[in-house]
Amino acid sequence: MTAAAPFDPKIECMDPEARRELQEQRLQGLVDRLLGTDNLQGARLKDHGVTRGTDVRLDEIHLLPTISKQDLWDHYPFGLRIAPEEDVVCVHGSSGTGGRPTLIPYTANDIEIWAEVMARALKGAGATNTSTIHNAYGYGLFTGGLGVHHGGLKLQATVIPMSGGMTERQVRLIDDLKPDILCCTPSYALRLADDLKETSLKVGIFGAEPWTEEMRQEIQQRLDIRALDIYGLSEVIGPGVACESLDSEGLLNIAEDHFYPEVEDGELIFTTLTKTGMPLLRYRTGDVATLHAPKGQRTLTTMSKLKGRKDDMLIIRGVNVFPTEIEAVVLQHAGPHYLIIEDRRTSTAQLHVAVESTQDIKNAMSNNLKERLGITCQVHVLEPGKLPRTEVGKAQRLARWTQGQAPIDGLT
Ligand code: DLL
Repeated sequence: MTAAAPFDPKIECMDPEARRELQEQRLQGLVDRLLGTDNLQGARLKDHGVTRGTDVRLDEIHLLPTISKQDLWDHYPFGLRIAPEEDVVCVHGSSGTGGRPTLIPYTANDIEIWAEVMARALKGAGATNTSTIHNAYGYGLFTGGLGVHHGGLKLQATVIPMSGGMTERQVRLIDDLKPDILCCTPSYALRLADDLKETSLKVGIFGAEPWTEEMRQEIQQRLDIRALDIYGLSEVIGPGVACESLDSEGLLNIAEDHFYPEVEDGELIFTTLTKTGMPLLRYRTGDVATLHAPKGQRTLTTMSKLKGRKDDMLIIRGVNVFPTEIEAVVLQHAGPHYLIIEDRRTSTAQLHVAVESTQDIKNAMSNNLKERLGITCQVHVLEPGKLPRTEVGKAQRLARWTQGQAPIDGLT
Protein backbone atom coordinates (compact mmCIF):
# COMPACT_ATOMS: atom_id res chain seq x y z
CA MET A 1 0.00 0.00 0.00
CA THR A 2 1.51 3.31 -1.03
CA ALA A 3 -1.41 5.77 -0.87
CA ALA A 4 -5.02 5.86 0.19
CA ALA A 5 -7.64 8.27 -1.15
CA PRO A 6 -8.68 11.00 1.28
CA PHE A 7 -11.86 10.59 3.34
CA ASP A 8 -12.93 14.13 2.46
CA PRO A 9 -11.08 15.17 -0.74
CA LYS A 10 -12.93 18.52 -0.97
CA ILE A 11 -11.32 19.58 2.31
CA GLU A 12 -8.11 17.55 2.46
CA CYS A 13 -7.10 18.45 -1.12
CA MET A 14 -8.54 21.98 -1.06
CA ASP A 15 -6.77 24.85 -2.79
CA PRO A 16 -4.57 26.30 -0.01
CA GLU A 17 -5.66 29.88 -0.75
CA ALA A 18 -9.32 28.91 -0.40
CA ARG A 19 -8.47 27.07 2.81
CA ARG A 20 -6.81 30.16 4.24
CA GLU A 21 -9.99 32.13 3.55
CA LEU A 22 -12.03 29.46 5.32
CA GLN A 23 -9.62 29.51 8.26
CA GLU A 24 -9.80 33.30 8.49
CA GLN A 25 -13.61 33.26 8.47
CA ARG A 26 -13.61 30.59 11.15
CA LEU A 27 -11.05 32.49 13.23
CA GLN A 28 -13.20 35.61 13.09
CA GLY A 29 -16.23 33.56 14.13
CA LEU A 30 -14.26 32.11 17.04
CA VAL A 31 -13.14 35.56 18.20
CA ASP A 32 -16.76 36.75 18.13
CA ARG A 33 -17.85 33.72 20.15
CA LEU A 34 -15.12 34.31 22.75
CA LEU A 35 -15.90 38.03 22.98
CA GLY A 36 -19.52 37.07 23.64
CA THR A 37 -18.48 35.54 26.97
CA ASP A 38 -16.94 37.15 30.01
CA ASN A 39 -14.44 34.38 30.60
CA LEU A 40 -10.66 34.60 30.47
CA GLN A 41 -10.20 34.35 26.72
CA GLY A 42 -12.85 36.98 25.95
CA ALA A 43 -11.39 39.32 28.58
CA ARG A 44 -7.85 38.92 27.23
CA LEU A 45 -9.03 39.73 23.72
CA LYS A 46 -10.75 42.87 24.97
CA ASP A 47 -7.55 43.85 26.83
CA HIS A 48 -5.77 43.51 23.49
CA GLY A 49 -8.18 46.00 21.95
CA VAL A 50 -10.08 43.43 19.90
CA THR A 51 -13.76 44.35 19.77
CA ARG A 52 -15.07 42.07 17.00
CA GLY A 53 -13.99 39.14 14.85
CA THR A 54 -13.41 41.21 11.74
CA ASP A 55 -10.68 43.12 13.65
CA VAL A 56 -8.58 39.97 13.36
CA ARG A 57 -6.63 38.69 10.33
CA LEU A 58 -5.22 35.20 10.01
CA ASP A 59 -1.76 36.53 9.10
CA GLU A 60 -1.79 38.54 12.32
CA ILE A 61 -2.91 35.73 14.60
CA HIS A 62 0.53 35.75 16.24
CA LEU A 63 -0.36 39.12 17.77
CA LEU A 64 -3.25 37.63 19.75
CA PRO A 65 -2.85 36.41 23.35
CA THR A 66 -1.99 32.74 24.00
CA ILE A 67 -3.48 30.38 26.56
CA SER A 68 -1.65 27.68 28.52
CA LYS A 69 -2.27 24.59 30.61
CA GLN A 70 -1.76 26.71 33.72
CA ASP A 71 -4.77 28.82 32.65
CA LEU A 72 -6.86 25.63 32.34
CA TRP A 73 -5.78 24.57 35.82
CA ASP A 74 -6.51 28.02 37.26
CA HIS A 75 -10.06 27.81 35.85
CA TYR A 76 -10.58 24.13 36.69
CA PRO A 77 -12.85 22.37 35.97
CA PHE A 78 -14.92 24.23 33.33
CA GLY A 79 -14.17 27.93 33.69
CA LEU A 80 -13.18 28.20 30.04
CA ARG A 81 -16.29 26.49 28.70
CA ILE A 82 -18.36 28.74 26.48
CA ALA A 83 -21.22 26.41 25.51
CA PRO A 84 -24.30 26.36 27.73
CA GLU A 85 -24.29 23.43 30.13
CA GLU A 86 -27.14 21.67 28.30
CA ASP A 87 -25.07 21.49 25.10
CA VAL A 88 -22.25 19.50 26.72
CA VAL A 89 -22.53 15.80 25.86
CA CYS A 90 -19.36 14.37 27.43
CA VAL A 91 -16.08 15.17 29.14
CA HIS A 92 -12.58 13.89 28.39
CA GLY A 93 -9.17 14.77 29.66
CA SER A 94 -5.80 13.65 30.81
CA SER A 95 -4.60 12.74 34.25
CA GLY A 96 -1.50 14.87 33.77
CA THR A 97 1.56 15.12 35.93
CA GLY A 98 1.34 15.92 39.61
CA GLY A 99 -2.16 14.42 39.72
CA ARG A 100 -3.76 17.56 38.31
CA PRO A 101 -6.32 16.57 35.69
CA THR A 102 -7.21 18.69 32.69
CA LEU A 103 -10.87 18.31 31.75
CA ILE A 104 -12.45 19.21 28.44
CA PRO A 105 -16.22 19.49 27.84
CA TYR A 106 -17.39 18.40 24.35
CA THR A 107 -20.58 19.40 22.54
CA ALA A 108 -22.23 17.17 19.92
CA ASN A 109 -20.60 19.44 17.32
CA ASP A 110 -17.15 18.75 18.85
CA ILE A 111 -17.73 14.98 18.76
CA GLU A 112 -18.72 15.26 15.09
CA ILE A 113 -15.49 17.16 14.31
CA TRP A 114 -13.49 14.54 16.19
CA ALA A 115 -15.16 11.65 14.35
CA GLU A 116 -14.45 13.38 11.05
CA VAL A 117 -10.74 14.08 11.66
CA MET A 118 -10.25 10.56 13.01
CA ALA A 119 -12.03 9.07 9.97
CA ARG A 120 -9.59 11.04 7.80
CA ALA A 121 -6.64 9.71 9.82
CA LEU A 122 -7.83 6.09 9.59
CA LYS A 123 -8.63 6.31 5.86
CA GLY A 124 -5.27 7.94 5.15
CA ALA A 125 -3.62 4.96 6.85
CA GLY A 126 -5.43 2.61 4.49
CA ALA A 127 -8.51 1.68 6.56
CA THR A 128 -11.84 1.29 4.69
CA ASN A 129 -15.40 0.30 5.52
CA THR A 130 -14.34 -3.35 5.25
CA SER A 131 -11.52 -2.92 7.80
CA THR A 132 -11.42 -4.37 11.27
CA ILE A 133 -9.73 -1.98 13.69
CA HIS A 134 -8.21 -3.52 16.82
CA ASN A 135 -8.34 -0.56 19.18
CA ALA A 136 -6.08 -1.07 22.20
CA TYR A 137 -5.96 2.58 23.28
CA GLY A 138 -7.52 2.99 26.72
CA TYR A 139 -11.25 3.74 26.82
CA GLY A 140 -12.24 6.27 29.43
CA LEU A 141 -11.42 9.89 30.16
CA PHE A 142 -8.30 9.41 28.04
CA THR A 143 -9.12 10.38 24.44
CA GLY A 144 -7.24 7.54 22.68
CA GLY A 145 -9.89 4.80 22.91
CA LEU A 146 -13.01 6.81 22.13
CA GLY A 147 -11.28 8.99 19.53
CA VAL A 148 -10.39 5.99 17.37
CA HIS A 149 -13.84 4.57 18.12
CA HIS A 150 -15.73 7.63 16.85
CA GLY A 151 -13.56 7.76 13.71
CA GLY A 152 -13.94 4.05 13.02
CA LEU A 153 -17.73 4.31 13.23
CA LYS A 154 -17.73 7.34 10.93
CA LEU A 155 -15.71 5.37 8.40
CA GLN A 156 -18.15 2.47 8.85
CA ALA A 157 -15.32 0.10 9.64
CA THR A 158 -15.62 -2.53 12.38
CA VAL A 159 -14.07 -1.35 15.63
CA ILE A 160 -13.00 -3.88 18.26
CA PRO A 161 -13.07 -1.80 21.48
CA MET A 162 -10.33 -3.70 23.34
CA SER A 163 -8.95 -0.87 25.48
CA GLY A 164 -5.51 -1.48 27.05
CA GLY A 165 -4.14 -4.36 29.09
CA MET A 166 -4.96 -8.08 29.33
CA THR A 167 -2.46 -8.88 26.62
CA GLU A 168 -3.36 -12.55 26.40
CA ARG A 169 -6.92 -11.70 25.44
CA GLN A 170 -5.73 -9.11 22.91
CA VAL A 171 -3.52 -11.70 21.24
CA ARG A 172 -6.41 -14.16 21.12
CA LEU A 173 -8.75 -11.67 19.44
CA ILE A 174 -6.11 -10.57 16.94
CA ASP A 175 -5.77 -14.23 15.97
CA ASP A 176 -9.52 -14.83 15.86
CA LEU A 177 -10.90 -11.61 14.31
CA LYS A 178 -8.04 -10.95 11.87
CA PRO A 179 -7.94 -7.14 12.09
CA ASP A 180 -5.99 -5.21 9.43
CA ILE A 181 -5.50 -2.07 11.56
CA LEU A 182 -3.92 -1.86 15.01
CA CYS A 183 -4.32 1.26 17.16
CA CYS A 184 -2.38 1.58 20.44
CA THR A 185 0.63 3.30 21.97
CA PRO A 186 3.94 2.41 20.32
CA SER A 187 5.23 0.88 23.55
CA TYR A 188 2.19 -1.38 23.75
CA ALA A 189 2.67 -2.39 20.10
CA LEU A 190 6.08 -3.75 21.15
CA ARG A 191 4.54 -5.48 24.16
CA LEU A 192 2.03 -7.16 21.80
CA ALA A 193 4.85 -8.07 19.43
CA ASP A 194 6.43 -10.13 22.23
CA ASP A 195 3.42 -12.48 22.14
CA LEU A 196 2.10 -12.26 18.58
CA LYS A 197 3.17 -14.66 15.83
CA GLU A 198 2.14 -14.07 12.23
CA THR A 199 -0.90 -11.78 12.02
CA SER A 200 -3.37 -10.28 9.56
CA LEU A 201 -2.31 -6.75 10.58
CA LYS A 202 -1.21 -4.38 7.81
CA VAL A 203 -0.96 -0.95 9.41
CA GLY A 204 -0.56 0.39 12.93
CA ILE A 205 -1.55 3.90 14.03
CA PHE A 206 0.54 4.75 17.03
CA GLY A 207 0.78 7.84 19.23
CA ALA A 208 0.02 9.44 22.59
CA GLU A 209 3.68 9.17 23.65
CA PRO A 210 7.03 10.02 22.07
CA TRP A 211 8.64 7.48 19.77
CA THR A 212 11.52 7.64 17.34
CA GLU A 213 12.27 6.53 13.78
CA GLU A 214 14.35 3.71 15.30
CA MET A 215 11.30 2.59 17.29
CA ARG A 216 9.26 2.71 14.08
CA GLN A 217 11.76 0.39 12.34
CA GLU A 218 11.63 -2.01 15.24
CA ILE A 219 7.81 -2.14 15.31
CA GLN A 220 7.59 -2.50 11.52
CA GLN A 221 10.02 -5.37 11.51
CA ARG A 222 8.64 -7.24 14.47
CA LEU A 223 4.96 -6.94 13.51
CA ASP A 224 5.50 -6.86 9.72
CA ILE A 225 3.26 -3.79 9.30
CA ARG A 226 3.50 -0.13 8.28
CA ALA A 227 3.73 1.95 11.46
CA LEU A 228 2.24 5.46 11.25
CA ASP A 229 2.33 8.27 13.78
CA ILE A 230 -0.79 9.99 15.10
CA TYR A 231 -0.69 13.12 17.23
CA GLY A 232 -3.21 14.94 19.34
CA LEU A 233 -4.02 16.26 22.79
CA SER A 234 -7.22 16.37 24.78
CA GLU A 235 -7.22 20.15 25.09
CA VAL A 236 -7.44 20.46 21.29
CA ILE A 237 -9.70 17.39 20.58
CA GLY A 238 -7.72 14.18 21.26
CA PRO A 239 -6.04 12.00 18.60
CA GLY A 240 -6.58 13.24 15.04
CA VAL A 241 -5.10 16.73 15.28
CA ALA A 242 -2.46 15.40 12.87
CA CYS A 243 -1.67 11.97 11.45
CA GLU A 244 0.67 10.42 8.92
CA SER A 245 -0.91 8.97 5.79
CA LEU A 246 0.63 6.17 3.71
CA ASP A 247 2.01 8.77 1.27
CA SER A 248 3.09 11.57 3.64
CA GLU A 249 6.73 10.45 3.96
CA GLY A 250 7.09 10.64 7.71
CA LEU A 251 5.27 13.96 8.12
CA LEU A 252 1.87 14.30 9.79
CA ASN A 253 -1.03 15.96 7.90
CA ILE A 254 -2.58 18.56 10.17
CA ALA A 255 -6.39 18.87 10.18
CA GLU A 256 -5.76 22.58 9.81
CA ASP A 257 -9.29 23.46 8.68
CA HIS A 258 -10.24 22.75 12.32
CA PHE A 259 -6.94 23.22 14.21
CA TYR A 260 -4.82 26.12 13.03
CA PRO A 261 -1.13 25.47 13.77
CA GLU A 262 1.69 27.86 14.59
CA VAL A 263 5.18 27.31 15.94
CA GLU A 264 6.70 29.84 18.32
CA ASP A 265 10.14 29.27 19.84
CA GLY A 266 9.91 25.68 18.68
CA GLU A 267 6.62 25.11 20.50
CA LEU A 268 3.43 24.04 18.72
CA ILE A 269 0.44 26.33 19.22
CA PHE A 270 -3.07 25.36 18.09
CA THR A 271 -6.26 27.37 17.66
CA THR A 272 -9.45 25.32 17.60
CA LEU A 273 -11.31 27.13 14.81
CA THR A 274 -14.58 25.21 14.96
CA LYS A 275 -15.03 23.72 18.44
CA THR A 276 -17.91 25.04 20.51
CA GLY A 277 -17.59 23.41 23.98
CA MET A 278 -14.29 24.83 25.17
CA PRO A 279 -12.57 26.33 22.14
CA LEU A 280 -9.01 27.53 22.65
CA LEU A 281 -7.36 30.46 20.90
CA ARG A 282 -3.59 29.96 20.51
CA TYR A 283 -3.15 27.11 23.00
CA ARG A 284 0.51 26.55 23.89
CA THR A 285 0.92 22.78 23.76
CA GLY A 286 4.41 22.50 25.27
CA ASP A 287 5.17 20.11 22.38
CA VAL A 288 8.19 20.75 20.18
CA ALA A 289 7.89 20.13 16.42
CA THR A 290 8.36 21.88 13.08
CA LEU A 291 5.80 22.79 10.39
CA HIS A 292 6.30 21.80 6.75
CA ALA A 293 4.75 22.07 3.30
CA PRO A 294 2.09 19.53 2.25
CA LYS A 295 3.25 16.02 1.25
CA GLY A 296 1.49 13.52 -1.02
CA GLN A 297 -2.05 14.02 -2.32
CA ARG A 298 -3.29 16.20 0.53
CA THR A 299 -2.72 19.98 0.48
CA LEU A 300 -2.66 20.23 4.27
CA THR A 301 0.25 21.76 6.16
CA THR A 302 2.28 18.98 7.76
CA MET A 303 4.29 18.72 10.97
CA SER A 304 7.34 16.71 11.93
CA LYS A 305 7.20 13.89 14.40
CA LEU A 306 7.35 15.42 17.86
CA LYS A 307 10.90 16.20 18.91
CA GLY A 308 9.91 16.30 22.55
CA ARG A 309 8.21 18.50 25.07
CA LYS A 310 9.51 21.79 26.34
CA ASP A 311 9.24 20.49 29.91
CA ASP A 312 10.77 17.10 29.02
CA MET A 313 13.89 18.75 27.85
CA LEU A 314 16.68 17.92 30.24
CA ILE A 315 19.38 20.46 30.80
CA ILE A 316 22.41 18.51 31.89
CA ARG A 317 25.45 20.62 32.65
CA GLY A 318 24.14 23.28 30.29
CA VAL A 319 23.40 20.91 27.43
CA ASN A 320 19.78 20.51 26.21
CA VAL A 321 18.86 16.85 25.87
CA PHE A 322 15.59 15.43 24.54
CA PRO A 323 14.74 11.90 25.71
CA THR A 324 13.97 10.95 22.08
CA GLU A 325 17.65 11.42 21.20
CA ILE A 326 18.62 9.01 23.95
CA GLU A 327 16.05 6.53 22.67
CA ALA A 328 17.62 6.63 19.21
CA VAL A 329 20.95 5.52 20.70
CA VAL A 330 19.38 2.98 23.07
CA LEU A 331 17.75 1.14 20.18
CA GLN A 332 21.07 0.63 18.44
CA HIS A 333 22.33 -1.38 21.39
CA ALA A 334 19.47 -2.73 23.46
CA GLY A 335 15.78 -3.66 23.58
CA PRO A 336 13.02 -1.05 23.44
CA HIS A 337 12.42 -0.99 27.19
CA TYR A 338 14.56 1.63 28.87
CA LEU A 339 14.50 4.21 31.65
CA ILE A 340 16.26 7.56 31.72
CA ILE A 341 17.11 8.76 35.20
CA GLU A 342 17.93 12.38 35.81
CA ASP A 343 19.85 12.49 39.07
CA ARG A 344 19.38 15.94 40.57
CA ARG A 345 20.43 15.16 44.13
CA THR A 346 23.38 17.49 43.83
CA SER A 347 23.90 20.70 41.89
CA THR A 348 25.73 18.89 39.06
CA ALA A 349 23.06 16.80 37.39
CA GLN A 350 23.95 13.29 36.22
CA LEU A 351 22.19 11.29 33.55
CA HIS A 352 21.71 7.53 33.90
CA VAL A 353 20.26 5.31 31.21
CA ALA A 354 19.06 1.84 32.21
CA VAL A 355 18.58 -0.69 29.39
CA GLU A 356 18.03 -4.41 28.93
CA SER A 357 20.85 -6.07 27.02
CA THR A 358 24.14 -7.87 27.53
CA GLN A 359 27.00 -6.26 29.51
CA ASP A 360 29.29 -6.07 26.44
CA ILE A 361 27.32 -3.16 24.94
CA LYS A 362 28.08 -0.84 27.83
CA ASN A 363 31.16 0.93 26.47
CA ALA A 364 29.95 1.29 22.92
CA MET A 365 26.62 2.68 24.10
CA SER A 366 28.28 5.18 26.48
CA ASN A 367 30.50 6.34 23.63
CA ASN A 368 27.58 6.75 21.25
CA LEU A 369 25.60 8.71 23.84
CA LYS A 370 28.60 10.95 24.38
CA GLU A 371 28.92 11.52 20.63
CA ARG A 372 25.23 12.25 20.07
CA LEU A 373 24.47 14.31 23.18
CA GLY A 374 27.83 15.81 23.99
CA ILE A 375 27.67 14.70 27.62
CA THR A 376 28.69 11.63 29.57
CA CYS A 377 25.90 9.30 30.72
CA GLN A 378 26.10 6.35 33.09
CA VAL A 379 24.81 3.26 31.32
CA HIS A 380 23.25 0.48 33.43
CA VAL A 381 22.67 -2.85 31.76
CA LEU A 382 19.96 -5.03 33.28
CA GLU A 383 18.82 -8.53 32.38
CA PRO A 384 15.90 -8.75 29.96
CA GLY A 385 12.55 -8.40 31.75
CA LYS A 386 13.96 -6.35 34.66
CA LEU A 387 12.57 -2.95 33.63
CA PRO A 388 8.86 -2.22 34.18
CA ARG A 389 6.48 -2.71 31.20
CA THR A 390 3.49 -0.51 30.43
CA GLU A 391 0.30 -2.31 29.39
CA VAL A 392 -2.18 0.47 30.00
CA GLY A 393 -1.66 4.16 29.38
CA LYS A 394 1.51 5.91 28.37
CA ALA A 395 5.01 4.52 28.92
CA GLN A 396 7.03 6.23 31.66
CA ARG A 397 10.53 6.63 30.30
CA LEU A 398 11.92 9.39 32.42
CA ALA A 399 12.44 9.37 36.18
CA ARG A 400 13.59 12.44 38.07
CA TRP A 401 15.63 11.51 41.13
CA THR A 402 15.85 14.41 43.58
CA GLN A 403 16.14 12.60 46.91
CA GLY A 404 15.71 9.26 48.67
CA GLN A 405 15.85 5.86 47.01
CA ALA A 406 17.01 5.36 43.44
CA PRO A 407 14.22 4.67 40.93
CA ILE A 408 15.88 1.32 40.07
CA ASP A 409 18.07 -1.07 42.03
CA GLY A 410 21.82 -0.83 41.68
CA LEU A 411 22.20 2.97 41.51
CA THR A 412 24.01 4.84 44.26
O1 DLL B 1 -2.44 11.48 24.11
C1 DLL B 1 -4.20 12.00 22.55
C2 DLL B 1 -3.80 10.86 21.71
C3 DLL B 1 -4.35 9.60 21.91
C4 DLL B 1 -2.89 11.04 20.68
C5 DLL B 1 -3.99 8.55 21.09
C6 DLL B 1 -2.52 10.00 19.85
C7 DLL B 1 -3.08 8.75 20.06
P1 DLL B 1 -3.32 13.60 26.04
O2 DLL B 1 -3.50 12.46 26.97
O3 DLL B 1 -4.01 14.89 26.36
O4 DLL B 1 -3.86 13.22 24.62
O5 DLL B 1 -1.77 13.84 25.87
C8 DLL B 1 -1.31 14.79 24.93
O6 DLL B 1 0.70 13.49 24.54
O7 DLL B 1 0.72 17.04 24.18
C9 DLL B 1 2.08 15.10 23.53
O8 DLL B 1 3.01 15.58 24.46
C10 DLL B 1 1.85 13.61 23.72
N1 DLL B 1 1.61 12.97 22.42
C11 DLL B 1 0.43 12.74 21.81
N2 DLL B 1 0.63 12.16 20.61
C12 DLL B 1 1.98 12.02 20.45
C13 DLL B 1 2.81 11.51 19.42
C14 DLL B 1 -3.40 12.18 23.83
N3 DLL B 1 2.33 10.99 18.29
C15 DLL B 1 0.19 14.79 24.88
N4 DLL B 1 4.15 11.58 19.62
C16 DLL B 1 0.70 15.69 23.78
C17 DLL B 1 4.67 12.10 20.76
C18 DLL B 1 2.59 12.55 21.61
N5 DLL B 1 3.93 12.58 21.75
